[in-house]
Amino acid sequence: MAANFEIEQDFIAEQNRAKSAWLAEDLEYLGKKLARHGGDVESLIEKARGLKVAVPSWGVGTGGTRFARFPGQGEPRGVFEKLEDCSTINKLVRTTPAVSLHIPWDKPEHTDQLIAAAKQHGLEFDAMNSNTFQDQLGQKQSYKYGSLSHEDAATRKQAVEHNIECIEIGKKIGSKALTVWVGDGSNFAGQSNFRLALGRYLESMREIYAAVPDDWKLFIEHKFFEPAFYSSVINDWGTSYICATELGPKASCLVDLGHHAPNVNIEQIVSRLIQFKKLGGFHFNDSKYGDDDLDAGSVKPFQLFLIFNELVDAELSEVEGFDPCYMLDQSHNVTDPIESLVTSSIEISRAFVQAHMVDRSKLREAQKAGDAITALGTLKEAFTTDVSPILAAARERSGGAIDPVAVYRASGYRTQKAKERPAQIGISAGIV
Ligand SMILES: [Mn+2]
Repeated sequence: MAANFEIEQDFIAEQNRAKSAWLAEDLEYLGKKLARHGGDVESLIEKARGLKVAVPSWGVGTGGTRFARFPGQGEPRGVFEKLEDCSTINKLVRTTPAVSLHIPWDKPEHTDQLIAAAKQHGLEFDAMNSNTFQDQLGQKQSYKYGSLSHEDAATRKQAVEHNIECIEIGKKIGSKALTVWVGDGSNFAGQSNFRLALGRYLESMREIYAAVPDDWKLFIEHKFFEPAFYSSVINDWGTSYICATELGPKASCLVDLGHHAPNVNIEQIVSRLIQFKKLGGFHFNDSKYGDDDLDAGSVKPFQLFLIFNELVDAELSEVEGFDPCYMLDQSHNVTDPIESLVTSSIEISRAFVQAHMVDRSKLREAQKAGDAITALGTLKEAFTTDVSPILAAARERSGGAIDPVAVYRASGYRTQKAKERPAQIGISAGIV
Protein backbone atom coordinates (compact mmCIF):
# COMPACT_ATOMS: atom_id res chain seq x y z
CA MET A 1 0.00 0.00 0.00
CA ALA A 2 1.28 3.45 -0.91
CA ALA A 3 2.13 5.68 1.98
CA ASN A 4 -0.57 8.12 3.01
CA PHE A 5 -0.31 11.65 1.70
CA GLU A 6 1.59 14.11 3.87
CA ILE A 7 2.54 17.75 3.47
CA GLU A 8 6.28 17.56 2.85
CA GLN A 9 8.73 19.85 4.60
CA ASP A 10 10.12 20.89 1.21
CA PHE A 11 6.68 22.00 0.12
CA ILE A 12 6.31 24.20 3.20
CA ALA A 13 9.78 25.68 2.64
CA GLU A 14 9.01 26.37 -1.02
CA GLN A 15 5.74 28.11 -0.12
CA ASN A 16 7.54 30.11 2.57
CA ARG A 17 10.11 31.41 0.10
CA ALA A 18 7.40 33.28 -1.79
CA LYS A 19 6.48 35.21 1.36
CA SER A 20 9.76 35.55 3.26
CA ALA A 21 10.73 38.98 1.83
CA TRP A 22 7.41 40.50 2.90
CA LEU A 23 7.71 38.92 6.28
CA ALA A 24 11.19 40.37 6.75
CA GLU A 25 9.88 43.81 5.82
CA ASP A 26 6.92 43.59 8.24
CA LEU A 27 9.14 42.28 10.98
CA GLU A 28 11.64 45.09 10.55
CA TYR A 29 8.90 47.69 10.84
CA LEU A 30 7.36 46.02 13.89
CA GLY A 31 10.80 45.64 15.47
CA LYS A 32 11.46 49.38 15.13
CA LYS A 33 8.04 50.23 16.50
CA LEU A 34 8.45 47.99 19.55
CA ALA A 35 12.02 49.20 20.17
CA ARG A 36 10.69 52.74 20.70
CA HIS A 37 9.22 51.51 24.00
CA GLY A 38 11.96 49.08 24.88
CA GLY A 39 10.29 46.05 23.28
CA ASP A 40 12.36 43.36 21.61
CA VAL A 41 10.95 41.52 18.65
CA GLU A 42 13.50 38.69 18.84
CA SER A 43 12.65 37.73 22.41
CA LEU A 44 8.95 37.76 21.53
CA ILE A 45 9.60 35.41 18.62
CA GLU A 46 11.38 33.05 21.00
CA LYS A 47 8.50 33.32 23.48
CA ALA A 48 6.05 32.40 20.70
CA ARG A 49 8.18 29.42 19.72
CA GLY A 50 8.07 28.14 23.28
CA LEU A 51 4.29 28.12 23.70
CA LYS A 52 2.59 24.75 23.21
CA VAL A 53 -1.08 23.91 23.01
CA ALA A 54 -2.50 20.41 22.72
CA VAL A 55 -5.06 19.38 20.12
CA PRO A 56 -8.03 17.19 21.00
CA SER A 57 -8.33 14.04 18.91
CA TRP A 58 -12.08 14.67 18.55
CA GLY A 59 -11.47 18.14 17.12
CA VAL A 60 -10.18 16.88 13.78
CA GLY A 61 -13.51 15.29 12.89
CA THR A 62 -16.43 17.47 11.86
CA GLY A 63 -18.55 18.29 14.89
CA GLY A 64 -22.28 18.58 15.02
CA THR A 65 -25.15 19.89 17.01
CA ARG A 66 -28.04 18.00 18.57
CA PHE A 67 -29.90 18.74 15.33
CA ALA A 68 -27.52 17.40 12.73
CA ARG A 69 -24.00 16.73 11.68
CA PHE A 70 -22.78 17.53 8.19
CA PRO A 71 -19.69 15.40 7.65
CA GLY A 72 -16.80 16.83 5.69
CA GLN A 73 -14.78 15.06 3.05
CA GLY A 74 -11.92 12.81 4.00
CA GLU A 75 -12.64 12.85 7.72
CA PRO A 76 -10.46 10.66 9.93
CA ARG A 77 -12.13 7.29 10.55
CA GLY A 78 -10.17 6.24 13.58
CA VAL A 79 -7.44 7.22 15.97
CA PHE A 80 -4.58 6.63 13.50
CA GLU A 81 -6.08 8.95 10.89
CA LYS A 82 -6.77 11.48 13.64
CA LEU A 83 -3.07 11.40 14.47
CA GLU A 84 -2.29 12.06 10.78
CA ASP A 85 -4.42 15.20 10.86
CA CYS A 86 -3.00 16.35 14.21
CA SER A 87 0.47 15.90 12.78
CA THR A 88 -0.47 18.03 9.77
CA ILE A 89 -1.64 20.82 12.07
CA ASN A 90 1.64 20.66 13.98
CA LYS A 91 3.72 20.67 10.80
CA LEU A 92 2.06 23.91 9.76
CA VAL A 93 2.12 25.78 13.08
CA ARG A 94 4.75 23.93 15.16
CA THR A 95 3.02 24.77 18.43
CA THR A 96 0.75 21.71 18.71
CA PRO A 97 2.98 18.68 19.31
CA ALA A 98 0.58 16.89 21.67
CA VAL A 99 -2.74 15.13 21.19
CA SER A 100 -5.37 14.57 23.86
CA LEU A 101 -7.15 11.24 23.53
CA HIS A 102 -10.67 10.38 24.47
CA ILE A 103 -11.61 6.94 25.76
CA PRO A 104 -13.42 4.94 24.50
CA TRP A 105 -13.56 6.85 21.18
CA ASP A 106 -9.80 6.45 20.73
CA LYS A 107 -9.35 3.25 22.67
CA PRO A 108 -6.46 1.40 21.05
CA GLU A 109 -6.49 -2.34 20.46
CA HIS A 110 -2.74 -2.29 20.87
CA THR A 111 -1.09 0.62 22.65
CA ASP A 112 2.21 -0.27 20.96
CA GLN A 113 0.77 0.66 17.56
CA LEU A 114 -0.48 3.94 18.98
CA ILE A 115 2.92 4.75 20.45
CA ALA A 116 4.62 3.88 17.14
CA ALA A 117 2.19 6.04 15.13
CA ALA A 118 2.66 9.01 17.44
CA LYS A 119 6.43 8.64 17.22
CA GLN A 120 6.28 8.47 13.43
CA HIS A 121 4.28 11.72 13.39
CA GLY A 122 6.46 13.43 16.00
CA LEU A 123 3.55 13.67 18.42
CA GLU A 124 3.11 13.11 22.14
CA PHE A 125 0.04 12.35 24.19
CA ASP A 126 -1.51 15.02 26.38
CA ALA A 127 -4.22 14.52 29.00
CA MET A 128 -6.50 11.46 28.82
CA ASN A 129 -10.23 12.16 28.73
CA SER A 130 -12.76 9.79 30.21
CA ASN A 131 -16.34 9.47 29.03
CA THR A 132 -19.15 8.75 31.44
CA PHE A 133 -21.64 11.04 29.73
CA GLN A 134 -22.92 8.50 27.20
CA ASP A 135 -23.57 4.78 27.13
CA GLN A 136 -21.39 2.48 25.08
CA LEU A 137 -22.55 -0.65 23.31
CA GLY A 138 -22.81 -3.52 25.76
CA GLN A 139 -22.31 -1.35 28.82
CA LYS A 140 -23.90 -2.85 31.93
CA GLN A 141 -25.07 0.24 33.82
CA SER A 142 -26.54 3.28 32.11
CA TYR A 143 -25.39 6.86 32.69
CA LYS A 144 -28.83 8.26 31.93
CA TYR A 145 -29.13 9.44 35.54
CA GLY A 146 -25.50 10.20 36.16
CA SER A 147 -22.17 8.47 36.57
CA LEU A 148 -19.73 9.32 39.36
CA SER A 149 -22.58 10.80 41.40
CA HIS A 150 -25.23 8.19 40.49
CA GLU A 151 -27.59 7.00 43.23
CA ASP A 152 -26.66 3.41 42.40
CA ALA A 153 -23.32 2.13 43.71
CA ALA A 154 -22.81 -0.30 40.80
CA THR A 155 -23.09 2.55 38.29
CA ARG A 156 -20.63 4.68 40.26
CA LYS A 157 -18.25 1.73 40.44
CA GLN A 158 -18.44 1.24 36.68
CA ALA A 159 -17.67 4.95 36.12
CA VAL A 160 -14.75 4.84 38.56
CA GLU A 161 -13.34 1.75 36.85
CA HIS A 162 -13.61 3.43 33.46
CA ASN A 163 -11.57 6.39 34.71
CA ILE A 164 -8.96 4.04 36.14
CA GLU A 165 -8.81 2.27 32.77
CA CYS A 166 -8.10 5.67 31.15
CA ILE A 167 -5.22 6.17 33.58
CA GLU A 168 -3.86 2.70 32.77
CA ILE A 169 -3.93 3.39 29.01
CA GLY A 170 -2.41 6.81 29.62
CA LYS A 171 0.46 5.33 31.62
CA LYS A 172 1.35 3.09 28.68
CA ILE A 173 1.36 5.90 26.10
CA GLY A 174 3.16 8.54 28.17
CA SER A 175 0.26 10.75 29.19
CA LYS A 176 0.61 12.62 32.48
CA ALA A 177 -2.93 13.75 33.21
CA LEU A 178 -6.56 12.73 33.38
CA THR A 179 -9.38 15.17 32.71
CA VAL A 180 -12.71 14.30 34.30
CA TRP A 181 -15.84 15.96 33.06
CA VAL A 182 -19.21 14.51 34.03
CA GLY A 183 -22.60 15.36 32.62
CA ASP A 184 -24.17 14.49 35.98
CA GLY A 185 -26.97 16.73 37.15
CA SER A 186 -30.71 17.11 37.06
CA ASN A 187 -33.39 18.45 34.76
CA PHE A 188 -36.07 19.23 37.35
CA ALA A 189 -36.20 21.01 40.67
CA GLY A 190 -36.29 18.36 43.37
CA GLN A 191 -34.97 15.64 41.08
CA SER A 192 -31.63 15.53 42.87
CA ASN A 193 -30.39 16.18 46.39
CA PHE A 194 -27.52 18.61 45.70
CA ARG A 195 -25.58 17.77 48.86
CA LEU A 196 -25.84 14.00 48.56
CA ALA A 197 -25.02 14.05 44.82
CA LEU A 198 -21.83 16.04 45.40
CA GLY A 199 -20.92 13.75 48.28
CA ARG A 200 -21.21 10.70 46.04
CA TYR A 201 -19.17 12.45 43.33
CA LEU A 202 -16.39 13.18 45.82
CA GLU A 203 -16.43 9.63 47.10
CA SER A 204 -15.99 8.34 43.53
CA MET A 205 -13.31 10.91 42.74
CA ARG A 206 -11.35 9.86 45.82
CA GLU A 207 -11.09 6.36 44.35
CA ILE A 208 -9.93 7.77 41.01
CA TYR A 209 -7.49 10.10 42.78
CA ALA A 210 -5.93 7.13 44.55
CA ALA A 211 -5.19 5.55 41.15
CA VAL A 212 -3.56 8.72 39.75
CA PRO A 213 0.25 8.33 39.69
CA ASP A 214 2.24 10.81 41.77
CA ASP A 215 3.72 12.52 38.72
CA TRP A 216 0.28 12.94 37.10
CA LYS A 217 -2.35 15.65 37.34
CA LEU A 218 -6.07 15.16 37.78
CA PHE A 219 -8.12 17.90 36.14
CA ILE A 220 -11.67 18.66 37.19
CA GLU A 221 -13.63 20.30 34.38
CA HIS A 222 -16.74 22.16 35.46
CA LYS A 223 -19.67 23.21 33.31
CA PHE A 224 -22.72 25.14 34.45
CA PHE A 225 -25.36 23.42 32.33
CA GLU A 226 -25.91 20.87 29.57
CA PRO A 227 -26.67 17.99 29.30
CA ALA A 228 -28.42 18.64 32.62
CA PHE A 229 -30.58 21.74 32.30
CA TYR A 230 -31.65 22.42 35.88
CA SER A 231 -28.50 21.67 37.87
CA SER A 232 -25.06 20.24 37.20
CA VAL A 233 -23.07 18.50 39.91
CA ILE A 234 -19.77 20.23 39.02
CA ASN A 235 -21.38 23.46 37.92
CA ASP A 236 -18.86 26.20 38.53
CA TRP A 237 -15.25 27.01 39.39
CA GLY A 238 -16.12 27.26 43.07
CA THR A 239 -17.36 23.69 43.19
CA SER A 240 -14.40 22.61 41.08
CA TYR A 241 -12.00 24.39 43.45
CA ILE A 242 -13.59 22.87 46.54
CA CYS A 243 -13.44 19.36 45.06
CA ALA A 244 -9.83 19.79 43.89
CA THR A 245 -8.91 21.00 47.38
CA GLU A 246 -10.76 18.14 49.07
CA LEU A 247 -9.00 15.61 46.85
CA GLY A 248 -5.43 16.82 47.29
CA PRO A 249 -2.39 18.25 45.51
CA LYS A 250 -2.64 16.12 42.35
CA ALA A 251 -6.10 17.58 41.63
CA SER A 252 -6.67 20.99 40.06
CA CYS A 253 -9.26 22.91 38.07
CA LEU A 254 -9.61 22.98 34.31
CA VAL A 255 -11.13 26.07 32.76
CA ASP A 256 -13.08 25.51 29.55
CA LEU A 257 -13.88 28.97 28.19
CA GLY A 258 -17.39 27.95 27.14
CA HIS A 259 -18.41 26.46 30.50
CA HIS A 260 -19.36 29.63 32.35
CA ALA A 261 -22.57 31.56 32.74
CA PRO A 262 -22.89 34.40 30.21
CA ASN A 263 -20.84 37.52 31.01
CA VAL A 264 -18.87 35.86 33.79
CA ASN A 265 -15.44 37.43 34.25
CA ILE A 266 -13.33 34.42 33.23
CA GLU A 267 -10.00 36.22 33.54
CA GLN A 268 -10.77 36.94 37.19
CA ILE A 269 -11.59 33.27 37.79
CA VAL A 270 -8.23 32.43 36.22
CA SER A 271 -6.52 34.87 38.54
CA ARG A 272 -8.23 33.37 41.62
CA LEU A 273 -7.22 29.84 40.63
CA ILE A 274 -3.63 30.96 40.07
CA GLN A 275 -3.56 32.70 43.44
CA PHE A 276 -4.73 29.60 45.26
CA LYS A 277 -2.60 27.20 43.17
CA LYS A 278 -5.40 25.24 41.62
CA LEU A 279 -5.25 26.31 37.99
CA GLY A 280 -4.64 23.02 36.17
CA GLY A 281 -5.24 24.00 32.58
CA PHE A 282 -7.52 25.19 29.83
CA HIS A 283 -9.83 24.06 27.14
CA PHE A 284 -9.68 26.98 24.72
CA ASN A 285 -12.58 27.85 22.46
CA ASP A 286 -14.93 30.77 22.05
CA SER A 287 -18.57 31.35 22.71
CA LYS A 288 -21.36 33.74 21.87
CA TYR A 289 -24.24 32.16 23.79
CA GLY A 290 -23.26 29.08 25.77
CA ASP A 291 -20.93 26.13 25.29
CA ASP A 292 -20.73 26.98 21.60
CA ASP A 293 -17.25 25.51 21.08
CA LEU A 294 -16.44 28.08 18.41
CA ASP A 295 -12.88 28.75 17.29
CA ALA A 296 -10.64 30.36 19.92
CA GLY A 297 -10.49 34.12 19.52
CA SER A 298 -13.24 34.21 16.90
CA VAL A 299 -15.86 36.03 18.98
CA LYS A 300 -14.14 37.62 21.97
CA PRO A 301 -10.43 38.07 21.21
CA PHE A 302 -10.09 40.74 23.94
CA GLN A 303 -11.31 38.23 26.54
CA LEU A 304 -8.71 35.74 25.34
CA PHE A 305 -6.06 38.44 25.62
CA LEU A 306 -7.19 39.34 29.16
CA ILE A 307 -6.95 35.69 30.19
CA PHE A 308 -3.41 35.53 28.85
CA ASN A 309 -2.70 38.80 30.58
CA GLU A 310 -3.34 36.99 33.87
CA LEU A 311 -1.31 33.97 32.78
CA VAL A 312 1.67 36.02 31.69
CA ASP A 313 1.47 38.13 34.84
CA ALA A 314 1.72 34.89 36.85
CA GLU A 315 4.59 33.65 34.67
CA LEU A 316 6.57 36.88 35.04
CA SER A 317 5.80 37.06 38.76
CA GLU A 318 7.08 33.48 39.06
CA VAL A 319 4.05 32.34 41.01
CA GLU A 320 4.97 29.11 42.80
CA GLY A 321 3.59 25.96 41.17
CA PHE A 322 2.23 27.85 38.15
CA ASP A 323 2.33 25.39 35.24
CA PRO A 324 -1.03 25.20 33.46
CA CYS A 325 -1.67 22.85 30.52
CA TYR A 326 -3.14 24.37 27.38
CA MET A 327 -5.49 22.56 25.05
CA LEU A 328 -8.03 23.44 22.37
CA ASP A 329 -11.53 22.04 22.72
CA GLN A 330 -13.74 23.03 19.82
CA SER A 331 -16.45 21.72 17.54
CA HIS A 332 -16.14 22.54 13.87
CA ASN A 333 -19.45 22.44 12.06
CA VAL A 334 -18.93 24.59 8.97
CA THR A 335 -15.16 24.68 8.53
CA ASP A 336 -12.41 22.23 7.70
CA PRO A 337 -11.36 21.18 11.23
CA ILE A 338 -7.68 21.39 10.33
CA GLU A 339 -8.06 25.01 9.21
CA SER A 340 -9.99 25.84 12.38
CA LEU A 341 -7.43 24.23 14.67
CA VAL A 342 -4.55 25.88 12.82
CA THR A 343 -6.23 29.28 13.08
CA SER A 344 -7.19 28.77 16.72
CA SER A 345 -3.70 27.75 17.76
CA ILE A 346 -2.42 30.95 16.13
CA GLU A 347 -4.97 32.98 18.11
CA ILE A 348 -3.70 31.40 21.34
CA SER A 349 -0.15 32.37 20.39
CA ARG A 350 -1.31 35.87 19.45
CA ALA A 351 -2.93 36.48 22.84
CA PHE A 352 0.14 35.06 24.58
CA VAL A 353 2.60 37.30 22.69
CA GLN A 354 0.41 40.38 23.10
CA ALA A 355 0.18 39.72 26.83
CA HIS A 356 3.97 39.61 26.91
CA MET A 357 4.01 43.08 25.33
CA VAL A 358 2.06 44.71 28.16
CA ASP A 359 4.13 47.37 29.90
CA ARG A 360 3.61 45.97 33.39
CA SER A 361 5.37 48.66 35.36
CA LYS A 362 3.31 51.32 33.58
CA LEU A 363 0.17 49.31 34.30
CA ARG A 364 1.08 48.99 37.96
CA GLU A 365 1.78 52.71 38.29
CA ALA A 366 -1.58 53.50 36.69
CA GLN A 367 -3.29 51.12 39.14
CA LYS A 368 -1.62 52.78 42.12
CA ALA A 369 -2.55 56.23 40.85
CA GLY A 370 -6.16 55.23 40.23
CA ASP A 371 -5.68 56.14 36.56
CA ALA A 372 -8.16 53.82 34.88
CA ILE A 373 -7.74 55.37 31.43
CA THR A 374 -3.99 54.75 31.39
CA ALA A 375 -4.45 51.25 32.84
CA LEU A 376 -6.84 50.23 30.08
CA GLY A 377 -4.75 52.12 27.52
CA THR A 378 -1.68 50.10 28.54
CA LEU A 379 -3.55 46.86 27.90
CA LYS A 380 -5.05 48.16 24.65
CA GLU A 381 -1.65 49.25 23.40
CA ALA A 382 -0.54 45.63 23.48
CA PHE A 383 -3.87 44.21 22.32
CA THR A 384 -4.14 46.47 19.26
CA THR A 385 -0.60 45.80 18.05
CA ASP A 386 -0.61 43.42 15.12
CA VAL A 387 1.86 40.74 16.13
CA SER A 388 1.22 38.55 13.07
CA PRO A 389 4.81 38.98 11.77
CA ILE A 390 6.16 37.72 15.11
CA LEU A 391 3.91 34.66 14.95
CA ALA A 392 4.79 33.99 11.31
CA ALA A 393 8.52 34.29 12.03
CA ALA A 394 8.17 31.95 15.01
CA ARG A 395 6.46 29.35 12.83
CA GLU A 396 8.99 29.68 10.03
CA ARG A 397 11.96 29.33 12.37
CA SER A 398 10.43 26.20 13.88
CA GLY A 399 9.88 24.66 10.43
CA GLY A 400 6.24 25.67 10.05
CA ALA A 401 4.45 27.78 7.49
CA ILE A 402 4.44 31.57 7.22
CA ASP A 403 0.84 31.32 5.99
CA PRO A 404 -0.41 27.93 7.26
CA VAL A 405 -3.94 27.96 5.85
CA ALA A 406 -2.69 28.99 2.39
CA VAL A 407 -0.06 26.22 2.44
CA TYR A 408 -2.63 23.70 3.61
CA ARG A 409 -5.01 24.64 0.80
CA ALA A 410 -2.25 24.66 -1.82
CA SER A 411 -1.15 21.18 -0.73
CA GLY A 412 -4.45 19.57 -1.68
CA TYR A 413 -4.36 17.61 1.61
CA ARG A 414 -8.12 17.33 2.05
CA THR A 415 -8.68 16.13 -1.52
CA GLN A 416 -6.00 13.51 -1.04
CA LYS A 417 -7.57 12.39 2.23
CA ALA A 418 -10.99 12.17 0.60
CA LYS A 419 -9.50 9.55 -1.74
CA GLU A 420 -7.63 7.72 1.01
CA ARG A 421 -10.54 7.77 3.44
CA PRO A 422 -13.82 6.86 1.77
CA ALA A 423 -16.79 8.00 3.84
CA GLN A 424 -18.03 5.66 6.54
CA ILE A 425 -21.51 5.59 7.93
CA GLY A 426 -21.96 6.24 11.60
CA ILE A 427 -18.82 8.23 12.44
CA SER A 428 -19.52 10.67 15.19
CA ALA A 429 -17.45 13.34 16.75
CA GLY A 430 -18.26 14.42 20.24
CA ILE A 431 -17.30 17.32 22.33
CA VAL A 432 -16.83 18.01 26.01
MN1 LIG B 1 -13.87 20.95 27.48
